[in-house]
Amino acid sequence: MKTRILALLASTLLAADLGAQITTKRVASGMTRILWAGAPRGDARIFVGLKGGRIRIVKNGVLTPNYFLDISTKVSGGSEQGLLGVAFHPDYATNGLFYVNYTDLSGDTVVSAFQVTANPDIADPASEFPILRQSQPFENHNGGDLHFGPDGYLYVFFGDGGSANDPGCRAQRLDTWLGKILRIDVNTGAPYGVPADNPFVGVSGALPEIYHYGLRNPWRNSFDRLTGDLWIGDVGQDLREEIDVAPAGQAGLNFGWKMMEGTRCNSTTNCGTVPPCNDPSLVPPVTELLHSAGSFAITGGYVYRGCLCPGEVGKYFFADSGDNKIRSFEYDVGSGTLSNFQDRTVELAPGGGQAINAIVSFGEDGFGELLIIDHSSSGNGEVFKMVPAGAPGALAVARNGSGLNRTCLASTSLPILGSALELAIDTSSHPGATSTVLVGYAGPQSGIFLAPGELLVAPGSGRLFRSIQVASGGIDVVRLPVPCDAALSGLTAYTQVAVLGGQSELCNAVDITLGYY
Ligand SMILES: [Ca+2]
Ligand SMILES: [Ca+2]
Ligand SMILES: [Ca+2]
Repeated sequence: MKTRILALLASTLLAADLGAQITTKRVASGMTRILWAGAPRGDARIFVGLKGGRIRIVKNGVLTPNYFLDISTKVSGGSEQGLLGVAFHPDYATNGLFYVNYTDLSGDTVVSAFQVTANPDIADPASEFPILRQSQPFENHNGGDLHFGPDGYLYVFFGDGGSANDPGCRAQRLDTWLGKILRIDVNTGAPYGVPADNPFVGVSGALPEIYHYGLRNPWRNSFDRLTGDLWIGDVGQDLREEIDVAPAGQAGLNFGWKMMEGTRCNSTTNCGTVPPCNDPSLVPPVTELLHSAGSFAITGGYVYRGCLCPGEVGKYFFADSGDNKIRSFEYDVGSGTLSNFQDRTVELAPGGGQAINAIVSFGEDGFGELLIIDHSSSGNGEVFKMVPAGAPGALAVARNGSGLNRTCLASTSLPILGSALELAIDTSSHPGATSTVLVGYAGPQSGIFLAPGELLVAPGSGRLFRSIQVASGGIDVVRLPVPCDAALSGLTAYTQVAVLGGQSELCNAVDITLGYY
C-alpha cells in the first residue's frame, strides 16, 4: 500500500509539471503526401489521408498493412488536387459511413460516401455513393475540407475555383458553390437534403446549399467541439493570410473575398454589384499574417479541447506552410477579443532528430487530441501529436506470470489517458451460449476503468473485478474508459482476465502503464 501511495504522490507531482510544457510525439511516419489525419470519435486508431487517393490506418502505433481505402485510380494529381478531405459520419460506430472529398480525373470536385467492410480496418471502394459534384474551372483552389457540424449536417468547403484573384468573382456569386461553405443533410433526401434553415433557401438566384460565402480557398477548417464555433483558415492571394470565425448559430456570413484580402482592399473586377471594401456586412478576419513577414499559405487548425495538455485547452492552434511556424491564441467570440498570441514552433519541435517540416494540415484524434501533419513528397510524411513534455508514454505488456495460463488476450490497446483501453479476449474454447469475462486489476485506485455505480465483485484476492458478459466462441472486445486524469500518469495497473464458461480458466495477464501517447 505504501508503495502505491508513493507512486501516486510521485505521479501527482509529475502531473503538476505537465501543464507547463508541451512537445510533440510522432505517431505515424513513412507515408507520401499526407493531407489529412483524424478518427471517428472514441476510436483509438488514427486514419491518415494521402493526396494520391489512399487512406491508411495507424493502430497501436503501427501502420496496418492494408489500405483502409484506395481510390487512387479515380483521383487527379495536380498540385492542389487529390484526396483532400475526409469526414466520419457521427454514427460511424454503428453505420460505418464516411465521406471523402476528392478531385476526379477531370479535375472536378466529388464528394462521395463510402462504407467500411466487416473488417473494421478495410473499407469497400465499390460502396462509393456520390453525394455531389462540382466542375472546377481551374486546377487550384479546390478547398476540399469536410466536417460534420454539431447539428449533424455535413459542411463542404469550396475554394473560389482557382486561377488568381477570382477572375469570375465566383466567391461573391450565390449561383455557384465555388468560394462557399455548403451545409447539407446526408441523412435525408437522395443524395442529400437541404436544411430548411439554410440562409439562402427560397432566395431567388441563390443555391440553397450555401451557408457562408466570400472565401478564396478555405484550407483546413474546424468546429470547436465545445462551443460549435466554426474556424476557417482562408488562404490569401499575394499579401495576407487570414483566420476567420463563424460563431455558432450564425449563417449567411460574407467573409469578403475578393473585395478584401484579409483587412486590405483588393479588387472588384467582374463582380458587378457587391458590398464595397470595408462594408460593415463583410466579416473581417480575427487575425491575419503578412507575406512581408514570411507567411505564404495558411493552414487552419483547431481549438484544443483534448485531455493531454490541460494548459492548452481553449487555445486555437494553426500554422503557415510557408514559414512553417505553429501559432496559438485565445479568442473571445462574444467580445471579439484576441489574446495570448504566441509562436509555439520551438515548444512543439519533436526533438530526437525529428522535425515537422511542411505543415499542411491539423487534425483531431478520436479523443480530441491535436494532430499535426508533415506533408512530404518523398515518403517522409509524418503525423505528430501534441503531448505534455516529459510525460510517460502509455505501455501495455502482456505476460503469462505462471507460464500455465492460456493466451486468451488476443490484443491489447495502449492505455492512453483520456481514451479507452481495449482488450480483445479469445473465448473460442468456451463455445457455450454465453461466457462471463471478469476483468480485474490491482489498484492503484478503485475508480479506474469503472463508471460510478458499476457492479464490482471482489473475490477475496485484493483485486477488484469487473464482470462483463460476452458472446462466447470467438473474439470479444471489452472497452474500458481510461479517465483523463493527470494524477494517473505513469501508474501501472495489473489486469487479469478470467473466462467462466463450461470450463473456467484464468488467462494470461497484461500490465498496463497509464500514459499520454
Ligand atoms: Ca479549382
Ligand atoms: Ca476574408
Ligand atoms: Ca519531418
